[in-house]
Amino acid sequence: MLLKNRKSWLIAENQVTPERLYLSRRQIMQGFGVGLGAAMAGPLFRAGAAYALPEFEIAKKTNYAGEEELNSYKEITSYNNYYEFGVDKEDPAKYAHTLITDPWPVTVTGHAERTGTFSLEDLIDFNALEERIYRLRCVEAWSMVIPWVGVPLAGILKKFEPTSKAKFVAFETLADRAQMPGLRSRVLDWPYREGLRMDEAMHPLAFMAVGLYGKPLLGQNGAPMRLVVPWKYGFKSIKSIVQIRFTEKQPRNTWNILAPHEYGFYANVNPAVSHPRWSQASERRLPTSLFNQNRIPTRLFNGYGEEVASLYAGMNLRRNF
Ligand SMILES: Nc1nc2c(c(=O)[nH]1)N[C@H]1C(S)=C(S)[C@@H](COP(=O)(O)O)O[C@H]1N2
Ligand SMILES: [Mo]
Repeated sequence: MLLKNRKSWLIAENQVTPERLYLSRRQIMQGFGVGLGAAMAGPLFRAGAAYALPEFEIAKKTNYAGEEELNSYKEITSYNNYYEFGVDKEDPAKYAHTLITDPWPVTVTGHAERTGTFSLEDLIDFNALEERIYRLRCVEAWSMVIPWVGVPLAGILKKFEPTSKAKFVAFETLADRAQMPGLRSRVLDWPYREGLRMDEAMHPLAFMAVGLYGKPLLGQNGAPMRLVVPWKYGFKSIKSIVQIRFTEKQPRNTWNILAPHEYGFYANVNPAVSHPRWSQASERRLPTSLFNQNRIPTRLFNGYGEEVASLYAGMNLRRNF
């Protein structure tokens, strides 16, 4: 997240646009079930891996991004931050196919009545999947709009009955050198770690995603399960989670460990608090080009202030950045 060698981000004009098909079908279909798989297949998919992906059944859909245009499947799956697969935006799409996501054991530890090792299916109720369209605002001052599929984080955490000692919840990403070429570099302190205050984690907007555009996540987006915390900078949305830990003390998070005066624990999107090396007052809504940076103002809490501001009442957001 160092804003170095940023390449211009161009989208071919003649590109197939699954998102258009998606939008029009969304208007006429009740569910996803039909046809979209075939419509979404095509030259966009490298290796054809996504072609074989099943469609999820979606129980409920909510748009949390107003009139803002969705980013395309191609954009969302080819411009990623997932340092376990390399530090360039194109690296995760190139290398994350080596990630093995089935089976996917998840360890739950700390201050909870139920701890142990669980399967993905223990955590996620695949019969109650929701679609949520959220903005994702990266700390690097670009953003996208993404139709995630998943379940509220609160529902998952409650299954483990956290005790009154659980003030925070910490998450860890898989760290397997055999599957993740990026681990050979010590650019970050592996495994990637993140955490939330318990009330943040239980907030109805906090989401655990297992898919996007109606399909299971590809490796580059954090398969099989990644956090989405839409009012916080993207680095809080930790990918490919293998460990959940209920803690009494505030856990350390990866970017804060790397550069504590640049990346805080809270990481709430805030146009008034600049990163030491750049302003956060605006963002580039992807896709951008050399000729059009597509700059829009950044909003406090990424536009979700009405829902989440009360979590931070009385807190100094400049100090707790
Ligand atoms: N394990 C892990 N999770 C991660 C990252 C990472 O490098 N490793 N990058 C974060 C950052 S900086 C962002 S902006 C988002 C990007 O999510 P996306 O690629 O699905 O858009 O993932 C976050 N989760
Ligand atoms: Mo990010």
